[in-house]
Amino acid sequence: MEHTYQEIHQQPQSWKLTIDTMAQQSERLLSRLSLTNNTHILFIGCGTSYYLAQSGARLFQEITGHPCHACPASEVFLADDQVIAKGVPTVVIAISRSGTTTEVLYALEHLQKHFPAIQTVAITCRTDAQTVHLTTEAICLHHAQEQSVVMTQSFTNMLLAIQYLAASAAKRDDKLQELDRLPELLVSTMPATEAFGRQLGDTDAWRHYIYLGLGRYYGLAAEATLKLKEMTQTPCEYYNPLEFRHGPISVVDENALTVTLSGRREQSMVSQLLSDIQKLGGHTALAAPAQSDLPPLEGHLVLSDELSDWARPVLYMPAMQWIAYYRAKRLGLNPDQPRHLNQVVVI
Ligand code: F1P
Repeated sequence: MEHTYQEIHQQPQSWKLTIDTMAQQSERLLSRLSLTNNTHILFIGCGTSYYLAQSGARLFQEITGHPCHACPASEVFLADDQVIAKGVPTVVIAISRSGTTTEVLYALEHLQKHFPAIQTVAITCRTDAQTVHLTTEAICLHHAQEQSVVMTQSFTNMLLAIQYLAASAAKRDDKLQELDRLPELLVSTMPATEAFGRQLGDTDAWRHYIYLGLGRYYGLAAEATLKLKEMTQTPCEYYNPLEFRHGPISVVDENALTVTLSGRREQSMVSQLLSDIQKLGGHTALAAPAQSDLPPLEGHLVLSDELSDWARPVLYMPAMQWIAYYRAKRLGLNPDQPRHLNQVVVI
């Protein structure tokens, strides 16, 4: 079996290790960060790690109340006046599986030189990450490192670590307890998750994929798109579901599949949108907690109702990773070796 297959499959076990790691480290790390109510938190990364930064920022702000933002690492050294608020206490969280991506290193060097008061935290999966030497704090999830070029378990594990840190900072034991349940929930939903991914990926029924996600799920939709693009080069794009009507909907036809990642709050509006897409001849699939008012779907993954929308995000991602994996297999491609891509971009 390919590394990608195994790495998607082993997420329940790796999530458990991340939860154990964070349970040991988060309080100490937080005690060393001087977070005050008005501390801004900027999440940075490249590629998958940037999309992770986007969702991580939303999840962190939602539960802690800190103003949180995300930007590509390159903007820290090429547009610092646009992403760092002057005179405001700021913590930068630098996400990088390898810890050696050039833009992330340049960003951290730039911060050290021009913003020495800013505290920085590296989140990485490699023990030899260079980011660790350029930050004031570090979280290393070495058990989530991959052999494959594409990031699968490293994405969900680093996102889970950010959620754990956020729930610890907010002193929300109820949220920590929800996170603790994720490994067991993924074990029980993995067969349905894989079947959903296979149904949507291993087919010639459509050849254009559109991922929709709102708020904290927007970064997840972006990452789902990147997985499919990297592994298969299939035309694909992502939007906020309610933005989709404002122009992009004109691409819908019988070759297009929309895959929506929905939480509870937006459920009824998503259901209307799916009906509208179907009226235009488009195919629709949904990953969401159970709901009743849905039109017939090409794929429907029912995710746990027992978790809050805040705690559920990582549960969507294995399904999105399976879509890309099974489409790569369908097209006769090696999911471990995407075209024109290495594990790390070094400029
Ligand atoms: C980020 C990244 C990946 C991409 C490819 C190259 O790496 O851009 O998103 O899939 O593997 O590297 P990192 O900074 O998280 O190591």
